[in-house]
Amino acid sequence: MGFKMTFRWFGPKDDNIPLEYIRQIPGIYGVVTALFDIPVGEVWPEDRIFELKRMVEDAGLKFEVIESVNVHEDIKLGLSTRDRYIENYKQTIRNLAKAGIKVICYNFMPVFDWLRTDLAKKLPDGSEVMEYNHEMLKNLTPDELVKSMEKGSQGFSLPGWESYRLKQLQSLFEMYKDVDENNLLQNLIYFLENIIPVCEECDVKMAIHPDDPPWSLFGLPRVVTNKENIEKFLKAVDSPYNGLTLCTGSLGANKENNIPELIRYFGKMGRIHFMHVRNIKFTGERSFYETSHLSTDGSFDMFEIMKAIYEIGFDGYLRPDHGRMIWGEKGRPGYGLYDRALGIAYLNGLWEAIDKMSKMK
Ligand code: CS2
Ligand code: MN
Repeated sequence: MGFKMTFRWFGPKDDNIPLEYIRQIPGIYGVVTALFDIPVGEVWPEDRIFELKRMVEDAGLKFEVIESVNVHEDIKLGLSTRDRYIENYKQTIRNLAKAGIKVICYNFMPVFDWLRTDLAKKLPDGSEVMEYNHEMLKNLTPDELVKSMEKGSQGFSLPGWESYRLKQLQSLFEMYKDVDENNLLQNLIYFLENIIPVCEECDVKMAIHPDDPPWSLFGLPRVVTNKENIEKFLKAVDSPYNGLTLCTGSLGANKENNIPELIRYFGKMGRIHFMHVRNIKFTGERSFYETSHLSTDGSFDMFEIMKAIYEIGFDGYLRPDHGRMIWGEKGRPGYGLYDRALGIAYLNGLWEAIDKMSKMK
């Protein structure tokens, strides 16, 4: 196995899936997790990190990837207060390095993390999936969107949707009024210029997650959207430690993004440290719902995606991404055990076939 198969876990208090179950998924290497209760911008305490590490390792799983250390809005906005938060971020990187963390996933999306208009769309087979309907979203106000995300969350906290932050919605929107795409890009580069030397020192790789969906919403700028934009900030801070989480479902929501090509392109640059692999089914130009990982269930060719990952000699971390809710499971939308475990089995199958076929030649 070239890559390391991982599974996202939301911690002991906030995940209904026990580590013991995750451990039984064939081919599993480790979990990717985080300290979800530390307010964004604050330093992650060493003892808390080590406590989490112990828990994961006691279950026989590796603790090498964090998703996410979120970035304070002041950094994205480029406010003068950002330096204080950048210092805190650096200290968090140092603390995580001490605990053996190798990759930090993060994102640079203003205000909202990923967005969906329905968190439990029923498919004909009875499974539930998350849907993004662009026409519907255009008719929602940001407040209405937050309400509908909260309603659909089944009582679970959703990653990137911390309620304390969303209470300040109005003032956040006000502050982003003067921030355009170029400002946001410059603010990202400033952040990277400051933290990447620390990453080089402690051997921790940064892996930015693409915007989901990869276009501007509610007039907010977005920059991690396509090859051209991604290349700009990778080149601006030209270090292997400044890398990507290549999320197929996020980037691929824009039909112009050719995922296997992007994997080959950034993979050959040595900049992909983490892969999120999932499938979506288009229902319109900019509308889609999430499906099982299987190629024939969605719009992506998962064989081609895995082949590209294979061809770049990928030895980083990979995980299935959002899955369906099936078999009566109650859980956090997108993050049930069953369908993500099926996703892993399928991706492992594709990989074994690709590997053996390529050695037969
Ligand atoms: C999402 C995000 O697609 C995904 O993986 O669930 O919440 C993602 O974890 C963050 O954007 C990464 O910072
Ligand atoms: Mn993802």
